[in-house]
Amino acid sequence: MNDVLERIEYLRKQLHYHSVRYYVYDDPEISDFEYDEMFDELKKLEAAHPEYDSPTSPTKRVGGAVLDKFEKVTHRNKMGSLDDVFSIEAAEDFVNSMIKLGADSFSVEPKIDGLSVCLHYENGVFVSGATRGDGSVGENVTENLKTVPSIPMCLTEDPGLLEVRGEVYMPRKSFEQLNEKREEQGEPLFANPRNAAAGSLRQLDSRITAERKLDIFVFNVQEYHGQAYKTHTGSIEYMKKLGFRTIPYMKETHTAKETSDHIKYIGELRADLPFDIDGVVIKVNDLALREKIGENISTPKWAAAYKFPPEVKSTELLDITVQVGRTGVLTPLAVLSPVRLAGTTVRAATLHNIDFIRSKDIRIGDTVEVSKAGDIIPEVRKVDLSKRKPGSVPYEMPAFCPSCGEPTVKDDEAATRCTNSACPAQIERNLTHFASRDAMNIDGMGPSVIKLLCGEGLIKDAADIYKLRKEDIAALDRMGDKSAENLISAIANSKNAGLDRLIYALGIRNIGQKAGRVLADRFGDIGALFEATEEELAAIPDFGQITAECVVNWCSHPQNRELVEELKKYGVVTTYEKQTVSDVFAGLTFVLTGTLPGLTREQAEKMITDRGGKASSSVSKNTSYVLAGDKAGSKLTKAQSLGVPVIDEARFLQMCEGE
Ligand code: 0OX
Repeated sequence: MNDVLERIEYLRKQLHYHSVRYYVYDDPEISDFEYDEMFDELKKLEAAHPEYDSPTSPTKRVGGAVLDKFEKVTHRNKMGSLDDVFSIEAAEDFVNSMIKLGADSFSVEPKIDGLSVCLHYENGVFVSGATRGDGSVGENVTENLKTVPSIPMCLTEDPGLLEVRGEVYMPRKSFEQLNEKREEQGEPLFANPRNAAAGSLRQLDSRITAERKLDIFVFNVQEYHGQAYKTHTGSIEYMKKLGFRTIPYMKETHTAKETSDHIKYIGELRADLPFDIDGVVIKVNDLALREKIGENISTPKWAAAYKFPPEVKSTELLDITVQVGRTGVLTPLAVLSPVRLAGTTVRAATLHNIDFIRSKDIRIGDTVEVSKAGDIIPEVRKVDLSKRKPGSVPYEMPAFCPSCGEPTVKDDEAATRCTNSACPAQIERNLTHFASRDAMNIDGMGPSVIKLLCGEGLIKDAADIYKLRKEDIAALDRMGDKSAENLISAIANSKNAGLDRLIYALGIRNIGQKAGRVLADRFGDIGALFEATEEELAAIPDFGQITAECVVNWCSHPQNRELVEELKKYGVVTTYEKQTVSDVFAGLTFVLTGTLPGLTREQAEKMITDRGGKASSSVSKNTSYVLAGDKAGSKLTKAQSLGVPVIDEARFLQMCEGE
């Protein structure tokens, strides 16, 4: 072997070894600087000697492959799900029932809240990996998995053909940093670390996945032909030796009491862990006994998942602030003493409106109980009256708008509104909506940039966005030449967003994305929409009188007509080119339930309507399909009782392709 090849192989081995020390054992032997130096040297040598390329080189972790779509893969070994138990007693009953079948030891481990994947190794080298999908068919996400630093490319020894299963997750800290960045760039936020992990692993461009700081815990050996262990805990020890990052806080227990004690212990750790867990998994430890106990259709009989009840925390309500929305509605917000809740630090919760505040008698200074609705949106559940401070007074909504100082009014639907249509807060919110991703999609024009531009008097309405010059933007705080250039090009690109997005972006009351598409499709030109009558609009399916009135009312304002004329003048496209996606879903009605691994509800609905289908919110015998994701609720049960076919995201994507 020549010197260069020898050096390349030495560096690859060293980097593999030190990456396992760092990511698996949390016990680095060298500094980041030394690691980076070796990495740099390897990169340079590989660039100068492409003949020594290797798919498992540590330099391949930065991503690169960009795919058109993910290939479907049928799993060699089914990836079952778990039967849930909802109380500690039920968990103990499960253990006792297994003891009756001969079990004498159990593995009790946290249930990581991420997404399940399988990884294949041949000759000690990572060859492929896939998402769980529906348990039988998943998606090949090998290129993206290669970018996850804790997934070993090479094992410390060759165990023969090996398939392991684990949970890819996003650490809480990475999730918070990612959302901060997305907020800054005006992109929609991920609701929780699980959705962020799923969205990141299902990126067609692996370079994006590489930036997302994903991690893995391996929790099961799916296939192994050697003799190294006889129990599950033994298999996990062996996986650790091979270089995998394995499930932490795993304990071997022997009785129901020992098991429930460890469940409680994991429950106490939950709030302070750097990753989300949503329960505890109990597994029979003896692998031969597992075989005897067997499986149900899609769940093993030898395992159960204890699900944590929703977390409730007590905290102080420091203040009530008021946000002015784009239609002038004032929304009261509880400012909370920061508290960790179901995976994130909660600092605020919406109080909806004055009726909500009165019904719970919420006052500044109160100690309140907070939880997360659907484990996502923080809400104030109730006030702890025993801790109410003397002298506290009932809350009143401000009589004057906190943004412009004009009087507010309360309408008959509990909403308090600012009466000034030129209110700066409303204008900022409208402009933020105009530029947002689902509207004109102006990348980099998030709420803070809009605030700066409004503050400097550079924009007062949407048309002003198209008058901006690079030098105006570059002069703003924290904006360099490069960001200004990017923003100018994003603004220019947005001119071709299309009439459907433009109608939505204009912020007409009751007109969401779906209605924007319907109007664009029906009228084809903004001029025709301005001429539409109330009767014509009310006759559109799913529109009705109120929506029709909102459109006609908006179109009747001369300043709105002028705004559209201005936008046209700056080259914003105001006509509609019908999309050419086939009508594969014509005549079909879909109902969505639960959280999909890779699509937001809006994306899935758009894919349905783009293909001529209808997205409905309730299941009936006329529903063609129920598209069910994680934590699907009563709609799923209803579909099953009515015999309506239930599909998962993987199947839905196939159907979108006409398969
Ligand atoms: C988890 C997790 C999920 C696999 C084989 C049978 C049950 N999310 O942390 N599943 C399993 O086990 C499955 N264990 C886990 N720890």
